[in-house]
Amino acid sequence: MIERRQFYIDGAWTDPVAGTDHKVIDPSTEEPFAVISLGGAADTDAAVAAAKRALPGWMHADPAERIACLERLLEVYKRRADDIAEAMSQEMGAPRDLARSSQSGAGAFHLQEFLDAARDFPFEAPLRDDAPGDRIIREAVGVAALITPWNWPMNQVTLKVGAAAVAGCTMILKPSEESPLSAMIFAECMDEAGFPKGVFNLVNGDGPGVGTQLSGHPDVDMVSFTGSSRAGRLISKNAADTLKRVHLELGGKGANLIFADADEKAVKRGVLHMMQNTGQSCNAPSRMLVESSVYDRVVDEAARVAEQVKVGPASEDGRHIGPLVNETQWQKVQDLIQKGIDEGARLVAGGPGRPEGLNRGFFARPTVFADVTNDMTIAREEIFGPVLTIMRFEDEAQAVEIANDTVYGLTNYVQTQDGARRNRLARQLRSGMVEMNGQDRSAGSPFGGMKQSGNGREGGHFGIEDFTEIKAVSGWAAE
Ligand code: TXE
Repeated sequence: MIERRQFYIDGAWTDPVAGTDHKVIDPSTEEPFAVISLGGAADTDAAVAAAKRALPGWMHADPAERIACLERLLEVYKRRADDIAEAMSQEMGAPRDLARSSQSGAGAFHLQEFLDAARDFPFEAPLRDDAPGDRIIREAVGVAALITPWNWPMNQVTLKVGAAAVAGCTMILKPSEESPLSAMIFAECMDEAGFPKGVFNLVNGDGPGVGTQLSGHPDVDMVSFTGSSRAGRLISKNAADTLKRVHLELGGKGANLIFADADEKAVKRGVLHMMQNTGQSCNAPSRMLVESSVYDRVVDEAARVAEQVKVGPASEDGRHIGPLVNETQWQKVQDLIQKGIDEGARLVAGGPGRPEGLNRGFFARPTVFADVTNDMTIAREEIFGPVLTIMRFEDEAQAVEIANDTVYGLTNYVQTQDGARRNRLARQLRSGMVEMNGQDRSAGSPFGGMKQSGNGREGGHFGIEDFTEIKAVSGWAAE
């Protein structure tokens, strides 16, 4: 049993003041394998006080100094990437291959993105060439609380820590209580990289405890949160009394529009993207909308691809999907699969229960429903499991209508060879991101959503900007 009860506060690993033990469970085995502490108000206060003390020095430091710290962090992070991957794999169930590639790889990718963006970020610039006395200073928002989930742990930790650090914010990270160990290794990386004490602090805790204390804390200037819409609402309400800035990256219900002229790999790509990370991604293409003339063929192919997706423990090598993160999520997915059947969707692959031979561990079957209508529960709620819903559309206008008929607006996907149609759809789909023909977004492209998927953007230049305030100065003297 791993025992890691300390928090990282003011540049040192510190015993909790008001900690209670929390067991971290391996979702592949359902066995506890580590004990951490969930902090209380005294721990939160100590971390916030450290961040507040460190703020003036860090926010007014030469940006080059902050960038140098981030460069060292990236070096250390790359060296510790396997340890981080191993921890993630055990705590949240990502198979080793995925943990080593996309999961821990995302961390290095984002840190590099911030380094690239930081070098020409306009920390200070004249308003216009003809108004040299007007200067725009982008300075740190202040003390930032970073509350992260368990599904892509290092992706989210680095997106927030990297942006906050470059902008000049000091911070308190509260990782998910489901995935605290990778975050603690990350804290070791921050320590080794030599950030000044108090700039970065880590306190473990749950939502009702440290999460609530941070979002309501008078000395916290900003909360950046990724997680459920439920917690996002609570955080917004709790932050309202102190009117702090709230940045939210919440759920999604992405549509993937498959037109008759889609490329031949589009369906397979869509199904595998849905199943990646066992469907636990906010940007999963969970509603496949298919043009009527190719509907039957696409349904057959989607079912065939899903049936071939292997499921197994995270510790196994090779390409497969792992378990869901915990029993609550497993039960949620089971309930929604049952709801799909009860509401009349046609099950064409998978279904309720565990895959054959996997009687222990939170494993679910890769599942595909056809003949789904957009009013069914499985088309409206974020399932967060390996479940694809397929719907039919007659023409482009109807496809847009169905795609936009959701409270979410994170990512939509389009598959067609018709360039003019792609560009029309990119404009009409109401989401923070539109990804077409399987083309990945490039480094620096902002990540975030519209509507109830949240607000704010993460990654690269846009991510740094979100951790800054704009200060307008007049009467600036020439230097
Ligand atoms: O998330 P929670 P849960 C969605 C997905 C999933 C559902 C529930 O649909 O099935 O949410 O997952 C902290 N104040 N996403 O319940 O609770 C918590 O400690 C402050 C989508 O596991 O939101 C953890 O650090 N913080 C999502 C973090 O919120 C609070 C990723 C996430 O946990 C809090 C995860 C509170 N009141 C789930 N309550 C995405 N956008 O990718 C909880 N937390």
